[in-house]
Amino acid sequence: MLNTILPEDLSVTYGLDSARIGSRPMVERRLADLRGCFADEGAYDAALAVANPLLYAVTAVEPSAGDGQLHYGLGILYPGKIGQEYFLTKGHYHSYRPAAEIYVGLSGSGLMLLEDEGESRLATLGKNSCVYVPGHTAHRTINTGDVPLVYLGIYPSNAGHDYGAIASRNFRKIVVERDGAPFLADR
Ligand code: PAN
Ligand code: ZN
Repeated sequence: MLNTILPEDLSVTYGLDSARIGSRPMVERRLADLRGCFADEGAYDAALAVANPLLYAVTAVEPSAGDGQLHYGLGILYPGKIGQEYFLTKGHYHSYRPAAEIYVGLSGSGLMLLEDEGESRLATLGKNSCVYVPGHTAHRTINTGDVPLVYLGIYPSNAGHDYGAIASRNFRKIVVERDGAPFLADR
């Protein structure tokens, strides 16, 4: 097994400023890619009319796809708001629903919104904090600070990403700034 792993996948060096790993491709999500995610559609359209900023980028490291193997993504989510709602990731379920994930916060400060069929919960993610995302749970990352939120997400290699279920039902809750602090509100 070990001899099937490329040297560049065995150990990587990353920068906290850009979350780049060498010249590896990053999946980039701009404001235009997040249509339908933010609750305040008027604020979304107004912001997009002015600019289409990069909201987040992820570099995936996928050394091996065999049973029991792990993949991880290094993500950077920039600070900002649409209306009162903080910048966020699209969010997803794993295609293989039982697949859990561990998020390790590297820098910045934020939250993860976790939802299953019955419950919505917030968990702190940032420098010095980790989040355990159980299987069968939709998860979205939210930057509530004023610097980039950088994190690793580590997941089983067979997890897969299902964006469709969340795109059709959306998260039931939103995280907005209220009286200068994050507040979990109904959509
Ligand atoms: C993460 C996410 C990353 C970007 O690596 O993929 O935070 O969020 P979206 O995939 O929702 O756009 C992860 O949870 N991987 O499973
Ligand atoms: Zn995930």
